[in-house]
Amino acid sequence: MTENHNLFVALRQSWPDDLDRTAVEVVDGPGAGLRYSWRDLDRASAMVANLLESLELPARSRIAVQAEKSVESLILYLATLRAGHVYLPLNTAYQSAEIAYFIGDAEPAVVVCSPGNHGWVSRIAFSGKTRHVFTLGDSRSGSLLERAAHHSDRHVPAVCRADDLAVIIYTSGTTGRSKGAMLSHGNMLSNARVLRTYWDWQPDDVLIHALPMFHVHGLFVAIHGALINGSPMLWLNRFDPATVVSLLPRGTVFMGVPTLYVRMLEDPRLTREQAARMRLFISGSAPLLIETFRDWQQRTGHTILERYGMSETVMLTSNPCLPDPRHGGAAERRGGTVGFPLPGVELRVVDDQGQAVPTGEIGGIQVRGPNVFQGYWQMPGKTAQEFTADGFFRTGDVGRVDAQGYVTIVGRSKDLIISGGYNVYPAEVEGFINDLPGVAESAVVGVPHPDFGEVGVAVVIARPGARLEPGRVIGELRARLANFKIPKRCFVVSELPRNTMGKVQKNLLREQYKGLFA
Ligand code: MCA
Ligand code: AMP
Repeated sequence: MTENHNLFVALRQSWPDDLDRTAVEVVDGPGAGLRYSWRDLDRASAMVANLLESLELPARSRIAVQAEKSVESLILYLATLRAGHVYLPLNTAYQSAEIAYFIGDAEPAVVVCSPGNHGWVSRIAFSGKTRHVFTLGDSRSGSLLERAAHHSDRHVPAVCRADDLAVIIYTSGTTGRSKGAMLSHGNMLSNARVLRTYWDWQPDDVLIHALPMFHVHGLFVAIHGALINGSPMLWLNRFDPATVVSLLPRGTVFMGVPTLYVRMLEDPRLTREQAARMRLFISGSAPLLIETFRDWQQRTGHTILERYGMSETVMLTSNPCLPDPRHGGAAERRGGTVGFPLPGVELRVVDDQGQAVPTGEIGGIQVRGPNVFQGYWQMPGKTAQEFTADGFFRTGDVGRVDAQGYVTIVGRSKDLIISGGYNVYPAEVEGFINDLPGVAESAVVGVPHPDFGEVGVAVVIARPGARLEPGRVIGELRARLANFKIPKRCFVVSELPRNTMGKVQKNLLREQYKGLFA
């Protein structure tokens, strides 16, 4: 019999024998107080998988989902895996132009959206190749669940190969065009298994889940982590620092982007006593400032474990949770570093010619391993460009590896702003600004911000004779772009600094505006 590499099967195998135990307890929002057992997750995902199968879609159809976080959206994710289709999560902040691009590019057979967005989302979807649009609200409402209710709660998971596609995650492009990173069942399963061991998941672990579900961190690191260990989750639909702090005595593992840690530190109830039962705090998606790392240690007695990953690769490196025998038993979680390459991940630092640099020197980070994605959706040329001849993926991150093996990220060769853990590509925002009437040219740069780590600032030149109001520029963008991509400030200037080749010197702009939010 062929082995089934369906990720759902592997996750399901780790669930407790007693399926009536709680798998998810909702602590906020419309479902606050609800508990879902493992059996509930199993049966409900079977019903939704049966609904998907009843639609008789081609194998590996894309199921695009822009819905508020809820346990039902988790169930939809599991159902998509079960049915062998490809899950395509979309940030709820995306506006119609962004959604139109993703739907046009990925050609999903099914689109699931919030009930309130049904009108405009279905117009976009049905103008393309989509055959079905369902709604899913955050209070167990919507046509998806109504339709699924008519289906059996038993379902045999589709047989998948390890390299069959399981998800497409869009990452914005440096050229402005978003690319769909294709991750297979095998990519995600290998990573989930490695993290389960490397982070020493325990039988009695309880995950506090407060991240959004449409990106790698909340979905593939946090949720897979709990599901592959059969660990219950305390579930927040929205991050709220006070709620998380109040939950600490009931949890053992928490994962967040640095902004979440910064905001929790502002809560005076965050103390050693409050965090005494916690086993592990994990940070990633953006650089964790050393001040935050130290403040957290001082306030809670816990050392945050920082790790590093990408949508294209899932997790790549991690500080140790236990002593790491590959590095002389090193157990120190070192602030400012992202730790060691995870077992199975090869990581090298190279110069501009692609030659490995000596230990401790800075260069481009390249990686290879079972976690590295299958390529960009329908972009074979772009995919080929991002891989070296010997199969390493060019991350676009710049860093170094010290003699003990700790990896430090020192910058990025890609023009990218990471704001509150979300990626913002200046080229994309500039494209939208440049299309506004009266704009001749623009540059968007990232500057330090105490809450979001980094935020975008737009510097704009008006066309001759045009009068541009910074507030209007921002206002116009709001209707077109996800809110986290909107520059926090806009300046209208007469010229941009350029080098002799005529290229805008963004480093000078970053320098000029670096104190804006200090
Ligand atoms: C919200 N706002 C932001 C951001 N979030 N501005 C810049 N950057 C942000 N990240 C703005 C909104 O535009 C709005 O502005 C105002 O803040 C309030 O919006 P609201 O939605 O209420 O904000 P919030 O609920 O306080 O959200 C902040 C947040 C959220 C909780 C930090 O951004 C968040 O959940 N971030 C986590 C992102 C994440 O999961 N990243 C993982 C990616 P206005 O009022 O002006 O409209 S996965 C990844 O990177 C890799 C693979 C990895 O390694 O993990
Ligand atoms: P994404 O494309 O959303 O998956 O974001 C991936 C990028 O986030 C990486 O290429 C890094 O630039 C950045 N990143 C993730 N984790 C960290 C970290 N711990 N420190 C610094 N940058 C990080």
